[in-house]
Amino acid sequence: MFFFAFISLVFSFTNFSKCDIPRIRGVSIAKTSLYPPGEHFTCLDGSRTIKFSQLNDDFCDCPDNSDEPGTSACPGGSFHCANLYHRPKTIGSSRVNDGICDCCDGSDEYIQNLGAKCENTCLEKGREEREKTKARQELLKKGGLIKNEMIMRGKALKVERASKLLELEKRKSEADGIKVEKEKIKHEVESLENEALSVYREMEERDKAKQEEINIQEAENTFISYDTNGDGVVDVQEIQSNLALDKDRDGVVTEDEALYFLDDKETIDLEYFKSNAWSRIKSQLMIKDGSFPPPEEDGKETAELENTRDEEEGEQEEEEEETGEGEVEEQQTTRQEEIQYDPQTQQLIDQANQARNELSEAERVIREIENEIKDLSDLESREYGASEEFASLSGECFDYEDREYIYKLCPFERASQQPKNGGSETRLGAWDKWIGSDDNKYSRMMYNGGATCWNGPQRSADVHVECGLENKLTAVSEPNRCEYSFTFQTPAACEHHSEHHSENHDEL
Ligand SMILES: [Ca+2]
Ligand SMILES: [Ca+2]
Ligand SMILES: [Ca+2]
Ligand SMILES: [Ca+2]
Repeated sequence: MFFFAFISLVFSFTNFSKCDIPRIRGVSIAKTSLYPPGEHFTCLDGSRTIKFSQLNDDFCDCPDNSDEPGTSACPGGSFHCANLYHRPKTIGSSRVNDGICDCCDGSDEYIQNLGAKCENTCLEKGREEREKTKARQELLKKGGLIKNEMIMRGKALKVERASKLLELEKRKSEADGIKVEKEKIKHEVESLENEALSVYREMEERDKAKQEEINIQEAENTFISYDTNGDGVVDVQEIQSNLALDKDRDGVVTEDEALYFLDDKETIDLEYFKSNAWSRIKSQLMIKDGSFPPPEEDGKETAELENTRDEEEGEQEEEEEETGEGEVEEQQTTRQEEIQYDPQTQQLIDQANQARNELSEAERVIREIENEIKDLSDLESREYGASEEFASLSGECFDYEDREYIYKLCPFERASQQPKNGGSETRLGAWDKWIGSDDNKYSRMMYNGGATCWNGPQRSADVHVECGLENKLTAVSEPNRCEYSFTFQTPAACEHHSEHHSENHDEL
């Protein structure tokens, strides 16, 4: 009787069939050799030697708990269930005979009168798991075949990109050559144009100087004619006696009107008249004799003239700036536009214009090629998996609909969201990088920098990439505010080797 109780405590009978040495309860096969039958047992940490009968005697003798692998006597110990036909499991020793079935073979509940009666469900559970594993293996196998095709396509795309880049670089260097040529032509033609135009510019200068001389003479004559009492200054009364200066044409030159032409001074001398008053008086005189359009209303006149002047000023020589009021210049501008060049000069101008156009066209072509190169380099810099398996997904988009939204994932580009009732699209993020674990980097994609949430951060999408036979967005959620989680299935993620099912081989 005592012997039987001893045996039942120390050994578990379940695994007898396979082993020559009876197995100590709660010890895995791998560790059985650490419990050799004999008179004594030495704790696994070597700290104590006890009688063999003290193994699993429901009293904790070893400081490292190693004498009680099959009971709950040592609080920090652990118990190993063999779980034949399923997966072995190690549980805390406090769960031994605690009335709850923790092991599918029921081995943790071996004292029947404690209440728990554990059926051995390992066979059933093992079968379920094996079926699952088998289905998984089949998925991985089928997916793996598609993945191989994706790898081939990805590698072909890489070659394509490389040859496209070569071609673009060739076109770029040709375009650079053309630009240099066009620059040279422009330089040559412009120097001829410049030479021909210099004759006209000198003529203009002379003409301008002559006009200026006439203008000054006219100013002096006018001053003298206004200075009726000959005291060398023109005053308000003298201005008032000239009806030509009746600005508002009411028949009287008021004191205010006179002061306007005198630049708000009581009297002005010849120098001041020429430099500050003359341009106003001159415009008034021109309006009066009809050589200048009359003002519509005070104030607006100057503004409008200024505008016209600004528009035309751009095409003129810079030296003409700051030569005084706009009105006089306006006349000169009009004169300048009327210049007729001799046929030879006109031909040179036309040639120069053409050369300038051809150069900007050559520059435009270069910019275009450079943009293409940049786009291609951007594509090239992205990581498309360990063997280019994800590359063929670039340029495609996948949708997922829930009750309210249509979500869109364009791999390596962006993630977005659009309300089904027709609102506008919200950017959830642009492609950033792979953020999977160390052993499988290509299991998660990060899309960052999406539209900013009201009073919150920028949106982002974390895309979990799983093995599936089709490229498909299968789930979208928002686990944290503005942080979206996508699940994307693709054969490109079918990894044959990443499954671990080796552990239960030693028990089976
Ligand atoms: Ca003991
Ligand atoms: Ca238990
Ligand atoms: Ca006077
Ligand atoms: Ca008046």
